[in-house]
Amino acid sequence: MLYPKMTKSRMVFQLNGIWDFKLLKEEDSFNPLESSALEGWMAMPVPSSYNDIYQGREFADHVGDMVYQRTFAVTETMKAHRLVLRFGSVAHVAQVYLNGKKLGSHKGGFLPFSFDITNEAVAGENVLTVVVSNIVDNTTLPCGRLVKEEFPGLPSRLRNLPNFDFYNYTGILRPVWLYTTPDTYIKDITVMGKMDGQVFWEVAVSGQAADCSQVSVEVLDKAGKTVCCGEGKKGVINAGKINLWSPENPYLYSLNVKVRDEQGIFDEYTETFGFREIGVKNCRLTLNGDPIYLKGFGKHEECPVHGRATDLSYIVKDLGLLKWIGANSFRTSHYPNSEEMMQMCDREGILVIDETPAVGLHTGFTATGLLGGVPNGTWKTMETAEHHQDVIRDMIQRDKNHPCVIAWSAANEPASEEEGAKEYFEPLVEQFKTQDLQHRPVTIVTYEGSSPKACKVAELCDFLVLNRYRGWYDTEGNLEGAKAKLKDELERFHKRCPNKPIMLGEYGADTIAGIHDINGRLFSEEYQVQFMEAYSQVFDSLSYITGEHVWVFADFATAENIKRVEGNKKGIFTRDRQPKMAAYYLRRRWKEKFHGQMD
Ligand code: BDP
Repeated sequence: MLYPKMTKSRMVFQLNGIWDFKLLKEEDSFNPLESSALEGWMAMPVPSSYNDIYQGREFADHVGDMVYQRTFAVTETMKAHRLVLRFGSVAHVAQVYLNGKKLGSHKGGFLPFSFDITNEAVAGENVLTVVVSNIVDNTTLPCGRLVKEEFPGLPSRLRNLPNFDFYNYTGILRPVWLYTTPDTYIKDITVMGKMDGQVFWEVAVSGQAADCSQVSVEVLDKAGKTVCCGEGKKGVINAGKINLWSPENPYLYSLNVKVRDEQGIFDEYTETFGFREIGVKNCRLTLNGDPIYLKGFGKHEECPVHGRATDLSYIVKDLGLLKWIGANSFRTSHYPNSEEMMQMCDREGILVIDETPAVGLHTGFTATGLLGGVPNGTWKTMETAEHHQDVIRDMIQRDKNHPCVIAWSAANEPASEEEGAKEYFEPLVEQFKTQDLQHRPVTIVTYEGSSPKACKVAELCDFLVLNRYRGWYDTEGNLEGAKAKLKDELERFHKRCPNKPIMLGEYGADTIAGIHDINGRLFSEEYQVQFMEAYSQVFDSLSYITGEHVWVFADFATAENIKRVEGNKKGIFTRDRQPKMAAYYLRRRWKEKFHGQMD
């Protein structure tokens, strides 16, 4: 899916700003088809997660629907074109109405969707209404549970328990756009650059004159100089001697696409790409044929006040911190990050494991240990298979051209040890293989309960990503014991899958910034450093380890529960992005050990 871009043939407008907002209670009768009048509208910034914008537990933890509304003007000039309304993401289900007419709905909180509003939009004022549901249950990704709590003498209370360890921030999380295209337009572009300079492209053209239109493509270098040209909706050309894309030199090219007939050009769009190849060889992920070692984090896209909303300042700041600490990669745990983040990773040379929002696919386990339900019931209880396919399709569709995306993660910590896991995941892994032209490696990130003996999905993965908390959730305070357990488990996974690269996708210890303990007790900054050192020693003793992703980049908000003190504190940075002591340890390790230098 193409990102909205201004070109010679396209106009782009943002509908971000302050919208009218209201939480809908069960007793509220709001019919977007009949009226736009609602009592008590509040001002709500878009994009933002609505939850922390106003005070009050009831407000933040509201379960159900909310309404967003705004007006926007369409000019006669805009009306002369095809008009598209596009949402970067709305969590979790959106129903969209324009001038009282339903345009459609979209399920899934972390990927873009759009509506052609050429016929519905009028020249002059238009009223846009979005009804958003924030419920997570066993049909959504991420998964959750709706529970009716009963208390003596009190009315029952509806709670939505997330099956995952991050706050269920919801609302219109990413930018809203309005853009024009010509009647016959470029619907999609797929482009792939190989190490030998070959460029594969495929252009989807839609609209009245699509069939009789001609397509031409031009590869441009960083300076905008033409490198090579091609003709047709699909083809291969050779760009000759090229600059490969890598973390050291994230050289970006662009593919300029023009669609025309004899009279002239209809539509034009420029897509960015890089020449690089990802592979798996000798227990290593490879980039451009060379083994790579992933240094970095599992990372949430969130920060104070606006929660999970797109924030360009945090995007640039966070990637700056990744560079400062010597990291080269992160996993978008546990959902696809914003499009703007992916563009920055292309530009900065950060390697990304792109994860679906499939977290909480387990009825017997959650990270906090509090919210789980029936053991061994996951694959009979969850009704996510079809939605999971939609999400994978749309994630590939959105991110396929990004050189920064080096691998796909189908899910985080599903019940991969339960009967039915293999059957659930086999078609999904296959889907990645068939729909991603680049055939990027695929993984399913697994947890401690999915031991080398019990795991039913290891063989499906191109590389194994394991989350382990030895020394924290078990063997706590005993790092020698933790090391022994970790090494033993890694060795057994290696024995089972001798050719697969293995990496840790998560390991970490909750650490309250500013707490010190001379004996390095739990929760102190000293313990976090010793914990990192212990895990590093194990990695360095095993040749098949292809990376280390610490949990987690920065402290983050979670649902309220007695295992979390003001959220998850396993961050190497605090929530406001200040370093804990362990940041300096990792910086030394990642810069000295792997490059023999400090900036
Ligand atoms: C893992 C989850 C992650 C949690 C982490 C933790 O993948 O989302 O935040 O544990 O407990 O199980 O900190």
